[in-house]
Amino acid sequence: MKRFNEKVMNGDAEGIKDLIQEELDKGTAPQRIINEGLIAPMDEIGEKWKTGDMFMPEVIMAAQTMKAGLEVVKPILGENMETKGVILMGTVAGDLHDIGKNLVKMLLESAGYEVIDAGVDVSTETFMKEIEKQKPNIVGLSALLTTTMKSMEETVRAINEKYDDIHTIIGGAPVDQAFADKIGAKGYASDAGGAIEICDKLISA
Ligand code: B1M
Repeated sequence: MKRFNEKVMNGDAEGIKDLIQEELDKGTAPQRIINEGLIAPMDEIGEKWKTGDMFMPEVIMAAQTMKAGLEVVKPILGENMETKGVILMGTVAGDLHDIGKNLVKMLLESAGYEVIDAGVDVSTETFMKEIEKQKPNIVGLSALLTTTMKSMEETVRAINEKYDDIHTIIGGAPVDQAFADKIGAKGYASDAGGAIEICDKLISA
């Protein structure tokens, strides 16, 4: 997967699409392509950014390259599955990071859920309006910044106050199970696989 790393690092969106197609043609599992070819380089980019070895425009280009790659893998992950439940998902107010959310969304869809994407920088008010409109079984909230954990808390508390029958799940780098417990979220997942597990558990409870 070294070639993936170079393509993501260099922001080569066309190159990554070709490389993914090549791997798919060879029979490489889509999940492996996502984990080793797309997520792993983003982790490295995060480190390089932190140490000043990469700058914002390069990070944005790498993120766009990863997104372009995800679009190629998406249709292969599974269609025509029966819907297990409806999940409303969004990145909380003040936060624009959406790569992780999109990945979780995609894998939840491939696991049989209908996922409605509320986008990024989603205020509590917008979440509440979307809940009224979409009537989801689960609301998934993503946050990547320590500063936006507060928005996540506000939204989860507002949902819990109004609804007994809607489960909230949270995820994203700065949050953990202890934070989920503190704010009253019904579930926490550290990655997309964990999100599927927790949704399956909540839906069948
Ligand atoms: Co930002 N950024 N960023 N950034 N960025 C981080 C998060 C940071 C850790 C970088 C660093 O300093 N090392 C840091 C946060 C520090 C902190 O608060 N603790 C940071 C910062 C500071 C910022 C800005 C404030 C920088 C600035 O402007 N000064 C700014 C904020 C903008 C805003 O949101 N208001 C900013 C901007 C950006 C870009 C626009 C350049 C770009 C985002 C592009 C986009 O998303 N469309 C960006 C990126 C790409 C990153 C890093 C490098 C990569 C994030 C990513 O996509 N990871 C990131 C460093 C890092 O994480 N290594 C960083 C890959 C993705 C697959 O992982 O999102 O963690 P992740 O998702 C995972 C899990 O967390 C989990 O599953 C996913 C799949 O495994 N998960 C869930 C996520 N959501 C879930 C929901 C669930 C369940 C699981 O259920 C609902």
